[in-house]
Amino acid sequence: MSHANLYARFERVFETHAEKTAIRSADGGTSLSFGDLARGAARYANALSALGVERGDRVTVQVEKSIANVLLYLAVMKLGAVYQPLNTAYTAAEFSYFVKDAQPKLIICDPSRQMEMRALADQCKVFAVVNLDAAGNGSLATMAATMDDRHETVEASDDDLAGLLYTSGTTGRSKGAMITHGNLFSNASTLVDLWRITGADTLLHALPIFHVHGLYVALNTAFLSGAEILWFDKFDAKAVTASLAQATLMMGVPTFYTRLLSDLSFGPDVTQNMRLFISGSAPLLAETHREFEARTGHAILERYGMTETGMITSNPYEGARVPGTVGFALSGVSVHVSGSQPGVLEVKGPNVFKGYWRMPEKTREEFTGDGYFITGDVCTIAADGRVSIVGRAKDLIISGGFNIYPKEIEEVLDQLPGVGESAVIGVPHPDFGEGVIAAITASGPLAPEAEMIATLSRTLARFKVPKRIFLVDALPRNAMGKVQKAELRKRYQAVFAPEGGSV
Ligand code: MCA
Ligand code: AMP
Repeated sequence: MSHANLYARFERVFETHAEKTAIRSADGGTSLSFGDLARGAARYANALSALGVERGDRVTVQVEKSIANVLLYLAVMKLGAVYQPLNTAYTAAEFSYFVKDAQPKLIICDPSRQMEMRALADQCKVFAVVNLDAAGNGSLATMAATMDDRHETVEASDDDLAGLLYTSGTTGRSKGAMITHGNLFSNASTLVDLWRITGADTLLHALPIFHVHGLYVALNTAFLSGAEILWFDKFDAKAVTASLAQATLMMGVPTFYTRLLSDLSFGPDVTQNMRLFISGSAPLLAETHREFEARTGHAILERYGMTETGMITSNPYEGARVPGTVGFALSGVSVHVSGSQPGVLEVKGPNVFKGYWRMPEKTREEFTGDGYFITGDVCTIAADGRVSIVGRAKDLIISGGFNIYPKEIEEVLDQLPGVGESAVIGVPHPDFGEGVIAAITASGPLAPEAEMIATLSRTLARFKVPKRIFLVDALPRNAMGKVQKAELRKRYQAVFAPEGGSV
């Protein structure tokens, strides 16, 4: 059974390539071979084990991106425990919901948050709180350094949980998507084959590692294939451009590509060593795709996925990468549209998650009777199987690749003094694709806009907070009384447009 632990599959690659570089930080600070990676993961696994973590336990992680964070991710998997990564932008209020729901054995946080986490841990019967900072130091790292560098990988079956990733799905409160070892292995190995990732590749990694894209799509494909990772703690267009010549492969959200293009000197001299640029997590504008190709000669490969499903479709490696489409269902994955086209895409396959954590009812609602997961994305499927996303049946905003659920923001906005009701929408934003704004009605005296924004930031992660709040006499409603968000989007579509132009 142990071979189904995804770490055991990585381990074989790590052993085969023990001397080869696995991860190298772009600033030249750190370089680990695959052998170092295996020994580091074992030390962290021994430390976690000493802290009481056992197979099946949840481990909640909210730390800045660092190579030590990668060792921690691997260690949790090696132990057969369940990794729960959280966006570093989440506030204490948001964080406490996730901890109460997941009931982890251990919390790992930034040292600056140790005290507040400790108080939460006491309330939630969490066994221990340890820390790790942006430089990879902290109480967990100190402990790991003293540990043995061997640790036997714990057995896991394909159906055992490897991750618990929170997402709001199509509606409602955040839910933990239960991701299994089998889900992760099937998806990563399919992508390695499809995108032809090998030990000869160098993957430029500048995505956060608390979401599926940077964590599972990027890290898992590199670890399964023996590719080298060129590591950035965050995306910075200038620094990435300066290092692109050392890489062959890059994965990014559309904002990465528009930011690279905003430097007018960005062109073929820096991309000539590159084999493949991949985009996902949000729609890549056809014009970005065309401009990138015109400037560099590279057709960005756009793919589409979800937290609950991993990757679902991809444009082909060979053959046309058509701008504005997300390509074909991955091998082994079936998709269809419910009812007539366009319709909501439904998906089935070994990539589809096991269900929402402790929410059997909600899980049932999000699957069809014949076992297809309902994505909430409105799509067309052409006769040759090519999928295009044309809309969303779910009320969701995607800003710079981060998902924002308007209802969550509206609930907080409605509590502000003087706010009658609110509607939160996404409108075109030149940098983030969609930018969050709110329309509110007044039921009494209102604080100035900047003050309301500052108040919201105390409970909501900054990226979720509306960048503008507009006062209206009444929200537009249809005959049924439902707020007409499309009407509001039309009214405010040029809010972020550069002066005199369109977004
Ligand atoms: C930062 N800010 C944002 C965003 N990011 N506002 C809206 N949307 C955002 N995405 C705000 C901050 O709160 C701050 O605001 C100001 O912008 C500057 O923050 P900073 O941290 O300096 O921003 P940045 O480093 O330039 O970050 C932008 C970014 C980042 C690089 C685009 O958001 C990013 O790495 N996004 C990738 C997200 C991702 O990995 N998504 C994958 C999800 P203030 O000044 O007011 O405080 S996985 C997924 O969706 C599925 C499965 C899939 O298919 O992949
Ligand atoms: P998440 O909840 O973070 O898993 O985000 C999943 C959602 O991101 C999907 O349901 C889509 O709406 C969106 N998404 C991911 N990739 C793409 C893409 N290439 N084009 C358009 N939307 C995408």
